[in-house]
Amino acid sequence: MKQILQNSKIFAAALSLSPALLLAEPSTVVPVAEKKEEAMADKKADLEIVVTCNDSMQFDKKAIEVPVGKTIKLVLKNVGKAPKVAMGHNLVILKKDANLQEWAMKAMPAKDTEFIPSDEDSQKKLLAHTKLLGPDEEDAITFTITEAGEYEYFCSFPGHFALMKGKITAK
Ligand SMILES: [Cu+2]
Repeated sequence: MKQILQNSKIFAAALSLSPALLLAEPSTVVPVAEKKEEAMADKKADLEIVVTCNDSMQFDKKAIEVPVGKTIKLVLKNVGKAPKVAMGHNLVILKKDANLQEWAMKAMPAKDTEFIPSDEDSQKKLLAHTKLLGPDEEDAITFTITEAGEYEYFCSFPGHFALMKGKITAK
């Protein structure tokens, strides 16, 4: 009997080292807190911006100001009626050092990837982008700008960037 008791004690000691039990112990609240934060990040951004776009190839905002280091949720809404193949829209944000014209030129033939070029250089200069939207569609993206400055955004559907562009200023 004594032997069995001792064995079960060893067994209990071994179990207490398992991650599942560690979570349940009051001394290890850290993983629980981390989990909570992660779940909240999904739903809560520090700032939410809604941008609309339409059949006249216009974004309703040409200048957006955001605070550095905050989580920004940007919702793009296509309020147009024209079919996606003729008048699709997205919103692409480039990094500071990127050349919009150069990037947009590479986007033109990238029909298979909804006008987001997949080459390494283009991907490196990409900060964030929405999906390509058809009429009455919308998409939300979440991003954070960690360095103050001006960031260009535009629609990469062929021929749209001349009209559909704007600047995000991070302060
Ligand atoms: Cu467009």
